[in-house]
Amino acid sequence: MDSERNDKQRQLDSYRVARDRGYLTTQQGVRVDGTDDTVKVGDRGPALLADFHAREKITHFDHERIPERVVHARGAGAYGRFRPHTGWLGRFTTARFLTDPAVETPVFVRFSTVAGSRGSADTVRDVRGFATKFYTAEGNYDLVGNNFPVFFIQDGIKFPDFVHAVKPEPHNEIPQAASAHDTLWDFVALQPETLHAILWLMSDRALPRSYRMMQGFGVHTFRLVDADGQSTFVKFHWKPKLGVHSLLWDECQQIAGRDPDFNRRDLWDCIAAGQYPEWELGVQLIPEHREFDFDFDLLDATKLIPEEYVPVRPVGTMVLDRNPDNFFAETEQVAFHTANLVRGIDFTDDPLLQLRNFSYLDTQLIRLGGPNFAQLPINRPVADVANHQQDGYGQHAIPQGEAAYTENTIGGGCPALAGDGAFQHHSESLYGATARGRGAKFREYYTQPRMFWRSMSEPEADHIVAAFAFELGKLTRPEIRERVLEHLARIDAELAVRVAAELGMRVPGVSYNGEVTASPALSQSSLPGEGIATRKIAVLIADGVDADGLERVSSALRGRGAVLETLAAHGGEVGAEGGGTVPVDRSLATVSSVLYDGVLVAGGPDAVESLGGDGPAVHFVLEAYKHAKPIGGFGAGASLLRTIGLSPIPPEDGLGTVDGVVVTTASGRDIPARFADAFAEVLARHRVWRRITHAVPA
Ligand code: HDD
Repeated sequence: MDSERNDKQRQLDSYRVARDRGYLTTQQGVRVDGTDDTVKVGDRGPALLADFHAREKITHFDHERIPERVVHARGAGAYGRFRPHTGWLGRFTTARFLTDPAVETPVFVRFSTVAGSRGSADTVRDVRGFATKFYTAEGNYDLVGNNFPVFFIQDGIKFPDFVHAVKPEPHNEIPQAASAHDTLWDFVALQPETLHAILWLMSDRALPRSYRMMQGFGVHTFRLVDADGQSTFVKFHWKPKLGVHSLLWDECQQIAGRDPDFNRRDLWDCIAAGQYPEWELGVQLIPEHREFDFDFDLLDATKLIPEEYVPVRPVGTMVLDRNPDNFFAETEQVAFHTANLVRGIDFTDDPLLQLRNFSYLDTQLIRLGGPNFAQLPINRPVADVANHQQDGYGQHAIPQGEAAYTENTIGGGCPALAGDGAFQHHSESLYGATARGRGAKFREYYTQPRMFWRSMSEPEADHIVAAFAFELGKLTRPEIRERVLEHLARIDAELAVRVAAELGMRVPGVSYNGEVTASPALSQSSLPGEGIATRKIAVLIADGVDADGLERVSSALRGRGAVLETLAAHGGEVGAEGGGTVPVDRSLATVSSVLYDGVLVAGGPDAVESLGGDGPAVHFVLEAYKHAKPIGGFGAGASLLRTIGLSPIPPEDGLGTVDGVVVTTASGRDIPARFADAFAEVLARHRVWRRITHAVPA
């Protein structure tokens, strides 16, 4: 049943090189007796060319780097598995990995930012790549998607222009991994097709709390093809089990300095701890005869199909359950390609997709140094490979036989052409005059951005306005700002008025006339997820901490899957109230509230007295409050929260919650179970928006 997964595992195992045993050797297997000193004349040199070990070691080092990806250079990857729930999709496609619940397919997923270089920070404002390689028994299938359902341009020929505009400016290579600069917004102002994706870029979706808490989208309209060659249009969706959650912009900027690897580390740590992230794969299906039923062109990757119009139907679950062994060999060398298709899935004529189908193979030839990169362990299919492609840099296989051509008799006619089971290109009849142009339906740019804006919750809308104000506020050319504002006015008057007010600008006299309905599914508040699994809680402690209370509250929250870390003014341990010690996970100097989802102040009168006099500890709590995070305090911890003005006096029964601050006056084993319940309930909602968006009810 799990044979494909095991095949991939066995394949990878056979490539593992143990570095923790055996002797140090050269690349030729010759044992070496020293690697800290070159062979010299006497003790002081000169060094000798005869030292082949030194020369080989340095030469290899000099060649360690390969070109980073032109886009999506910074990423993090993980292995996992995918399995369909039932066989219902079998009516539409012959792809077994999507339709046979007995088949578990191994996968490798690489998440990435787009604009920054390999060493840039994780928490920048950007789209996130979400690329999945399915190692199916019928060959590798790559779903190379993003965490936005729409793209910035409609035709791949503009991709170099778009990427040049968003990347650091060519004269001074500034700014790194940031869209807030003149060239991007000059491009946007001139290319209104970018506006829909730009609204997504200004939204919370561009600031994911975790790769594990992002939706993924195949973006393009693809085809599913059944056994009779009949095709159905399809859009692919990944929905995270943990819900969709984001960081605040202020947090992102701080985290970029405090932990630039924030998203990468989060993925790694959770998988290492056995808290495996999961996504549901879903499809929107559109019968061929409905191709022209939409106001927009189905081939236009800057448009989405609202879920309320065509529902997303669940297909199967993907679980990521293993970290790579070696970043370079696996995550850096993985090569995705939109044209890696298997039987039962096919392209459409989307002009963005068609150019992607050229670009990925081309980029891999230069990045991975030749045509044999499919032989790298991470890229190898589990399906058998047999063909007459030969030679080239990095040929690892040793092809057998004399005939390197098809058709042949010398090689017994092998490998044979497949009949049943071969990939069949979908057959379509096409007629048209060649032209450099695009369809009329591609030329409407404002309806869907307006639908997106109208679908936002109050806090999401606030964040979009703030993001536009930040990005446009950074521009050095006021005329670009004005041109962008005109586009915003065409999208929605309220949006333009609010952004103009932030920038101190006059609202342009243009406006949009059409009416659109909202699509509630576009708000990430429609995907809250369940519970508090993997949420990180900081617990502030000091000497004299109420260890019994801490244990009671911690075990209740850990029981729900939360991750708790104790923080104190110093590392090591603190003394507990009434004797004993409590270990300190991190010293306050090494962390910050922005790295956590919630904060608890533990009780113990002496402990709380020292915390109250400790500036960094008080700042920690206040900053978490400012970022609308859940805060809790028990025993004396509750009094500290009252003293610094965050919580009311608890009610008679000693337990209260106001604006996401949960307190109980009880301590030790008397802390009611309801305290952890109430804290978990606030944490599950991720933020207490009421604190920063007064229009939103608690
Ligand atoms: Fe692309 C990488 C996603 C349009 C050309 N792209 C890349 C990756 C993702 C996407 C997730 C990183 C894969 C990895 O982790 O290794 N790209 C998209 C999506 C697009 C899109 C969702 C629009 C719907 N891309 C796009 C166009 C072109 C490219 C229109 C060129 C015509 N993309 C590339 C590339 C990259 C790449 C230059 C860089 C490294 C690589 O391919 O392997 O070829």
